Amino acid sequence: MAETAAPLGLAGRLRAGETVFNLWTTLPHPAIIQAAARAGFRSITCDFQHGLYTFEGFVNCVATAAAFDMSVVARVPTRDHPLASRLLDAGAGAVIMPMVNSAADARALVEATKFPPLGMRSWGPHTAVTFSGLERTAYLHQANEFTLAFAMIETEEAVSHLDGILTTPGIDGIFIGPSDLSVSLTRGRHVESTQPPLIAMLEKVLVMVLRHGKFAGVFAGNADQAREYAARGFKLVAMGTDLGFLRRAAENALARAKGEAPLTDKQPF
Ligand code: 3PY
Ligand code: MG
Repeated sequence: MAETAAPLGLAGRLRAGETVFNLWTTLPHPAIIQAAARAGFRSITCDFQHGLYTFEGFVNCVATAAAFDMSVVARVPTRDHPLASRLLDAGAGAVIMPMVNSAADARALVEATKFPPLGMRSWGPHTAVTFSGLERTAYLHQANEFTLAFAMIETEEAVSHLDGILTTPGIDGIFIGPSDLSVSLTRGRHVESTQPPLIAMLEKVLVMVLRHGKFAGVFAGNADQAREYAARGFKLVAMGTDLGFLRRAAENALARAKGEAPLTDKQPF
């Protein structure tokens, strides 16, 4: 495979066995990406589902990520397959699709994100071709390898259909959303990522993902969780959000300035 520019580099890094820590961003501004780079992150997620991302904001952030050697993941709104294709065209190296609950949902994700014969991604990767450094035909032949499709597992239903999701050709990995999974497991009573039943379910999903030889990703709510997930074998470990980091740092600074006890790292970002 040709050497691609950094925004498209996630696949190569995961295939090399690297554990990729990823900063989950909601604020589409290059200054956020620069700050993440200075903090040492070499991978970001741009969240179109719950963040404030716009297409133009994304394009600017991808250009900044390229300058700082960072790989770029895009999380799209549930079932927004046209946007998934468009963000790949604009230089995302991976797409995370929320609420993939069945093999049919997984198949729809592949159709939007992979070129034939795997899927039905339409031709038009204008920016991505530039990042890839490839000629058009070479991009067509190789893109399915270096643009990754992650199915989000965040409901009990998804876990019960995990085998079908994992065996859908073209699905490269699973990304667990612990918050929604905990909401699903508790029938809407809690959003809490440290409950023992949830931890047991994460472990079960991880074992299945690794058995199928796919990439395992997860969202971590604090730094200790991120370390634990990485130690368990998750390879794409997202932390966030950018807004949460800002808020916690501001709260801690204010508490300290007032002579009050700072919040601990166990607090969610
Ligand atoms: C979840 O935990 O549900 C997520 O979607 C992570 O952002
Ligand atoms: Mg979620």
